Amino acid sequence: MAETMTRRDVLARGGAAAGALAAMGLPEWVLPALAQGESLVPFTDIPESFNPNPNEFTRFLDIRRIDGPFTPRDQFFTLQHYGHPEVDPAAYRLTVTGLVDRPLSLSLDELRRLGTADLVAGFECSGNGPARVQGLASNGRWTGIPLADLLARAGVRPEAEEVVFLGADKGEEDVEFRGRTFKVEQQFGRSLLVANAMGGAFVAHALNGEPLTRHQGFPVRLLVPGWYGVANVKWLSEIHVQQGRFVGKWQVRWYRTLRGETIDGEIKWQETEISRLRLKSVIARVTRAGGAHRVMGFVLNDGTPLRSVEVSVDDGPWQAATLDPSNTKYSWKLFSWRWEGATPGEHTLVSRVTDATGRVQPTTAELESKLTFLENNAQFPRRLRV
Ligand SMILES: Nc1nc2c(c(=O)[nH]1)N[C@H]1C(S)=C(S)[C@@H](COP(=O)(O)O)O[C@H]1N2
Ligand SMILES: [Mo]
Repeated sequence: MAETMTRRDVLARGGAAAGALAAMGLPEWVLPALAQGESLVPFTDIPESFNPNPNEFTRFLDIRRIDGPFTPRDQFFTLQHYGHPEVDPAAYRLTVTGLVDRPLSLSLDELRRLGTADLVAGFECSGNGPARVQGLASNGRWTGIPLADLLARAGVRPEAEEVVFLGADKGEEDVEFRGRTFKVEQQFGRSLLVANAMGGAFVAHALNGEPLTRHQGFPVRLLVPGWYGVANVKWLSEIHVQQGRFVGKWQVRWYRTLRGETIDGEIKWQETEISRLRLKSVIARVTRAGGAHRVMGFVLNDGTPLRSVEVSVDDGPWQAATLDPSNTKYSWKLFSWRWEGATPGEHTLVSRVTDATGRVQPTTAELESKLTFLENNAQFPRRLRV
C-alpha cells in the first residue's frame, strides 16, 4: 500500500484530510510545505499524545515543516517559566547597572538605532529530546547590538566578574534553606562570566527582519550563540554587572545536569550548569520525488566546525550526508542525504554528527550515566514507512 500522500491529495479531500492524516499516523496539525510532485514519507514514531501546543504559552516546532534555514516567526518554538509579560514599548528601558563607569538607560528607539548588526543563531531548549519530537529547536536571523559594544559604552569596571541578565517576567518562588522555605518574588535571571558575555553575546530587537514577537521576548532579548536556550533571556530589562556569582534558581538549581564519569574504573558524579549546546543531529523530514527519497535534518552545536554528518538505514553502514551551503557558525546546520533504493515497508533511519575536534554524537546507551534529562543530545532513530 502506498503510504505517501501528496499535498494535493490532502487538499482535495478537504474536510476529510485531517482524518486521512490521522489514519496515516500523522497528527492533524501537520501539513508541511511540499514542492510540486514531492510527497511526504510519514514517520510512524510520533507519539499519539504528542501535542505541539501544550498550553497557551508553549509552542513546539513541527520539525517536518523545516524547508529552509530560518524558522518563520509564527513557528519559532516558545518556552518560558512565568508566561509572557506585557511590556509597553513606549515606556520600555533597558538599563545597564552595577560595576560600570556610566550606567545606561536606553529606550527601544535608541536600541534600534544602535542595533543594526545581524546574527544568525539557532538553539534548542536543554529539555529538548525524543519525547518532544525534538520540537524545542529553531533557527533565526536576529538584529541588534553585540553585547560587548553595549558594555563598552557603559565601561565595565576591572573588578567585575559576572554579568546578570534579568527579564521583565517574574513569579513567586519557594527558596529552600536548611529545612525552611521562604516565598519570595523572583525575576527570571541568568548570568555569564564577563569573558563569555564579551565573547559573542548579542542583544536583539528583531527576528527575521521584523520586531520580536511577544513569544520571542518583545521588545528585546539576549542571545548567547552556541548555548542552550535558557541563556537567551527574553523580555530583557536589566543588565547588572557584579562581583561574585549569581546563584538564582534558573542559573544553578533548575537547569543542571548530574552525570557520572568513569575515571580509572571509579565513577565520579558531577553536577554542572547548562551552558554550551552539545553536539546533536536530528532527522527532521523525509520526502519522495519521482523514485528518489531525500532525508533532511539539522545539527545544533557550540559553533565548532563539523567534520561529518552521516545517516544509517536499518543499522546499515554510515553514509555521508551533505551539509547545506547556507549554514553558518552559529546557525543550525541543515543536512540532506539522498536515499537510494528504498524498499516499501518500515525502516529505521538515524543520523550521527562528528565535529572537527573528534567529538561524536553519543547513542542513548552512551548517555546512561546522565541521570537528569536535560542535555539529551543522543542519536535519534526515526521509524518511517515507505
Ligand atoms: N525572561 C525569560 N527568558 C527566557 C525564559 C524565561 O522563562 N524567561 N526561558 C528560557 C528558556 S528555558 C528557553 S529554552 C528559551 C526559549 O526561547 P524561545 O521561546 O524564543 O524559543 O528562552 C529562555 N529565555
Ligand atoms: Mo529551556
